[in-house]
Amino acid sequence: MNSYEYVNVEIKDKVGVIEFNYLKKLNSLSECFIKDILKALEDLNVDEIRCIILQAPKGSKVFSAGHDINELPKTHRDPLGYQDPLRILTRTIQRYPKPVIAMIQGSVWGGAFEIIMSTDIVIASDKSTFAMTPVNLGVPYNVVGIHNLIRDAGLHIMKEVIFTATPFSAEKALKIGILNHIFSDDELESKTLEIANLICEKAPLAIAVIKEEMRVLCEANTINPDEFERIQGLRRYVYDSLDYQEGLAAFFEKRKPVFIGK
Ligand code: YXS
Repeated sequence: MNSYEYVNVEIKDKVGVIEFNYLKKLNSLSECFIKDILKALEDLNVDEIRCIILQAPKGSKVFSAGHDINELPKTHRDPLGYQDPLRILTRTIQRYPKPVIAMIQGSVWGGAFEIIMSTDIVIASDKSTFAMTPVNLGVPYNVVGIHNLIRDAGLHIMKEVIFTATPFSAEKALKIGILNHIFSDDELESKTLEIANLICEKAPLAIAVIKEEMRVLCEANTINPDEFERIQGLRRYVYDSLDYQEGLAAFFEKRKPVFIGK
């Protein structure tokens, strides 16, 4: 079953495996790649499938290089608007009526870190690394995205993760509550499938409603309209800034950015 260009889908009993097949762009989250993941999720949303595994190919050095920086707006436009493919994918995973497991091999960057934080269970190779990178580029990450990041690990921990934007180990990710398990590369696939198969034996309707209850409760945060508009105004100041343009330019020119706070 493979009517997709950028993912390979395999069904293992009641488990739907979506394997990334966009290595030419290091599985960066381009619109075309995300469209295929969304289509695969839609196609696998059938009664016979009880659990989903998102994974990169075995032995991948990069799980995903994050948002496709070529697709970030150059300036004067919200880089993470509601209809951005990355935003659509996180919402789809969180609302998906079956557990979605992220099985990680290789390095996880930026928007891909938020994607795995939006899945239900995160299982990683002991050699994988994680980095949340908006401050490398000067990107004013969006409110929902930040909310997705600060629910699992402690606030001080996530502030250091985001403000330093430096890759950290699977061991640290496990310790701070981002990962459910770490396994050796040899065991990763079999152990992840074991957990997925265990889920497949349980009552799917109860799982679906409890997952949705957890999402609704986790998102039950009040933020008054004035505060939200104030934050949006602050974000606009950032994506209109020279620093935002400098961050993108430095990436493409393969040099260290020089941020001036303007
Ligand atoms: O020089 P060419 O044309 O071959 O292109 C290079 C890279 O520019 C390109 N590339 C990307 N293109 C678009 N978006 C990306 N995220 C991206 N990452 C890489 O791929 C070609 C090969 O990259 P290269 O030579 O660096 O490969 P490598 O094996 O030496 O290193 C792999 C990485 C992933 C360690 C390295 O490419 C890297 O650090 N990439 C950037 C990772 C990152 O910072 N991602 C965040 C994207 S922005 C995002 O997710 C959010 C908006 S936010 O910033 O808010 O978190």
